[in-house]
Amino acid sequence: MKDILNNLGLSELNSGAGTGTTWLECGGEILKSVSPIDGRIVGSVRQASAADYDKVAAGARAAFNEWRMVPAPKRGEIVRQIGEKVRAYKKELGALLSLEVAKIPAEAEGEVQEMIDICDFAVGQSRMLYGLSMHSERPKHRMYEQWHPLGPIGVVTAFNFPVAVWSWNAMIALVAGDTVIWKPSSKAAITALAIMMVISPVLQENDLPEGILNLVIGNRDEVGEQLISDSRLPLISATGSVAMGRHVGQVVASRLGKSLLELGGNNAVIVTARADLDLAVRAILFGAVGTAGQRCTTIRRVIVQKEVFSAFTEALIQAYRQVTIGNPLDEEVLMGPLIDRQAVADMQTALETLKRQGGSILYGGEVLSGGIYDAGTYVTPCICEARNDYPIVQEETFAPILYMIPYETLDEAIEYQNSVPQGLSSAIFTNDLLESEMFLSHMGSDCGIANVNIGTSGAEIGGAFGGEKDTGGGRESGSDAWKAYMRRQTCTTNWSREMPLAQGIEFGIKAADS
Ligand code: UN1
Repeated sequence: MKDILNNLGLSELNSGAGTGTTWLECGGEILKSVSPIDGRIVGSVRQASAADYDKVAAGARAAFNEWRMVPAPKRGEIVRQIGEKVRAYKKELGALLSLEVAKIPAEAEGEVQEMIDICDFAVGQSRMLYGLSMHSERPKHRMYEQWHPLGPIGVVTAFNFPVAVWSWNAMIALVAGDTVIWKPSSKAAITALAIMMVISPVLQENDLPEGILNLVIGNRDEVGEQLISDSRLPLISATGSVAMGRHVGQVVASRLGKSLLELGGNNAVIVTARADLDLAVRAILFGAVGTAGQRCTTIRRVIVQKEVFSAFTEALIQAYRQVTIGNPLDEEVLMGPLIDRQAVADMQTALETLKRQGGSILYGGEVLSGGIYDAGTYVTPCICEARNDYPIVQEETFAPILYMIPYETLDEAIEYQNSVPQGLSSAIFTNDLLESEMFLSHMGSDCGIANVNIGTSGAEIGGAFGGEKDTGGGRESGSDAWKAYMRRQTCTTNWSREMPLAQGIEFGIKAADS
């Protein structure tokens, strides 16, 4: 563990507030990050106090004035160099993600790859911050819109995707000309520090002003509240639970700031009788068990047509039986522990609630013990039979629980799929074009992501990522998500010697006859 930390430039006790190039002497309490694998301490952080946050925010504001003057393609060049650094440290960062949030190496490195990919994407985007031009209704007038940098941006991230989700925001914000203050989950604090260490040389070597990319690790009630209520930050992008997002949204709205929210999912896969069932089993295994069910895109519900329900459920149980659970660093392991004991307790509570509400456990759901399992964070992934309208099925439990729900008609399946408060990701498995087109149509899935013959998780960075309803409505990452990080300005230039008004309005004094 020491070697990994050393290679990434970390010490045993680290400062919790940095400006990208320098670290502050922080005044907050010490945070110890504990590995879910075996309860060992990964590293410690002296957290930022309210005063430390204030210093960082003032710096980010000042740096914005300089950074916005760097031409966008030159900002892209900095992001290109950041991407190169992350490429060079992919294995080390992946190893740290495995230790701190317990991802298996394939998934941990996959997450780092998302950062590399978004860097590449952002480099290209830096030359494509396009505005529209339109034809004015007035003669000899030119009309167009342009996009300007917005300001310092606050980015709040969850434990499960510390690198990817921050970078979707931060790398796009950087090319947009914004500076960034990042508040990561305290459960992924060491990974956040490591990323900053890896990219810090780029900021130094290019002689950039201090305060372009900032990190603040601090207590949610103090520093978190300060960040979301800080009117110096025109945009807060936050990823996490619906409850958290509701609070952030309200606080930011009360100061008329903008918020970009990516909150809980309750993602379903519809499996029709015309699906390739083997394909569906493979996809659902990754989508439901991958990251131990702790992705916002994790498959939580499988809605299966009645005639194939039993056979399909049996096939899925067979696949679950083969999942090796243990230390994510062991090669044959497919599923590591949950993030902490609280997550295990929440999973157990959800299963008890399900049984009370009429559902049943078909496979798994046990808390494991003995050897490494004594960390109290290991469970077997669980398959349950349920109805869509059980209150517990309406909730997102951040654990590997999969609800199997039978259906008769596709209308009914889509109705189930949409009848939850959340609207992040969805999928259908079918080889019938009429079924898949109906699912993708406006009478189909109501989610921000809708897939055919692939699962709900593992989205590529090139698309806009986010969802509707309680998922918060925000879009991050690819497509035109960059627009959220810039302000739009509509410009009209009169290059005539007349002063015509729009809408044909005549106003004021007639020009004197000459
Ligand atoms: C998240 O869980 O917050 O689509 C992000 C996926 C990943 C990102 C998940 N690319 O599963």
